[in-house]
Amino acid sequence: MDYKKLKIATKAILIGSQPDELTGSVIPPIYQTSTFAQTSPGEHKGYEYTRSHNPTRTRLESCLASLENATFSMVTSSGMSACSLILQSLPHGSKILCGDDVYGGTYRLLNTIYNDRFEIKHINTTDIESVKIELNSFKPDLVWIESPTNPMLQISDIKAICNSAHIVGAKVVVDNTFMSPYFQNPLDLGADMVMHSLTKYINGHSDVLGGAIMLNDSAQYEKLWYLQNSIGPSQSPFDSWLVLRGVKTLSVRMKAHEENAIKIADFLIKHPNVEKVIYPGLESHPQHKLAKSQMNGFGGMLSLYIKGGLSESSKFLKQLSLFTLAESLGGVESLIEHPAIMTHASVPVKERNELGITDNFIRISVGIEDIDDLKADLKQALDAI
Ligand code: P1T
Repeated sequence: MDYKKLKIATKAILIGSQPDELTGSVIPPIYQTSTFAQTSPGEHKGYEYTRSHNPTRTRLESCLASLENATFSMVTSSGMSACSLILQSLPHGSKILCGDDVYGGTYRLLNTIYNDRFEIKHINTTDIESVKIELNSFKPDLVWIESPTNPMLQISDIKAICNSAHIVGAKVVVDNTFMSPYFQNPLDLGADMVMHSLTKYINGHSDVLGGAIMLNDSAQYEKLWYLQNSIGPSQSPFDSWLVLRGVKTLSVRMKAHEENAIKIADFLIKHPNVEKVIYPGLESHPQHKLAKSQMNGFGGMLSLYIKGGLSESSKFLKQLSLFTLAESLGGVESLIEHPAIMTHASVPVKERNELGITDNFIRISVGIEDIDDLKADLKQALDAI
């Protein structure tokens, strides 16, 4: 069997989850150990110490590499540690061209932790012509994009950006957290590295923190592994096991998230207290056509502007009973949040306002509960504003 030809639903269930060779256990064991016995110094079965490698994490890594059609995958303790390891792998003085709309934590990492090591420039990457101009004038070493972005859900042309970046010798990293490998595979579009917060859709149950980097370049993989082993943000065996369990249902979950998100977007657009809905699946989305051609679906994230300001937003959020007011996304349960105060509070107010992250802006991670219940809850909360 050529495992590379399997469809994603099959890969998510089978790759890395083959029965335990020793006992036949259908579900792989959790190698809950920090260290491994050696028969003589330096002689062992491929595992020495869990910070370096662990068999449960190896299983998850092989599954995740297959989902992104990658040769290598490295699982880390969080999405932020995955971002950080990629940045650590760059020489001091490198130039980074980053999308202007990224997760607040990514913005904070770049602009408060790595700002004295790198030259960082943020631009809107939805316009390929301005990306080309920056590539030629700024001459970055690395381009960092989210597509769709968090939280404005803007879509950038990944293939075109990669082609143009490679001409000037820049590598491209795509944070694919919002789409998951089910809806988008950036390496197939030319990206050099893909990263994920496993905390979100890949695990899917809001009970684990994790990150992953998928790539094809063995030298870069060795560099990242060396950094992980030296710095230490390796995921625990138990958390790797939970993600290995969660990822098995990625396909069914993603389909259900999208089905509900489309219906919620349609419902919200028509509500008189909603000013605007942003969802890549809507024809009104400025990059809807690009989304259709580059992704296999539109995902489960949507954002909206309600009519009013902070007081109306707060009233709406407090009034909801099925949507939990919380940071994070990608779990089976519906979450809702206020980016200006919550996930993107570390983005300076000027930049936030320019992006449109205002007090009446709200982000929803649509869960997979019954759609009628979700719509009824949104309706009563919107009606109450
Ligand atoms: O939370 P962590 O696993 O460290 O992942 C960070 C991260 C990286 N990239 C994207 C696109 C993300 O959305 C996140 C985390 N985001 C949230 C917690 C949030 O509510 O948006």
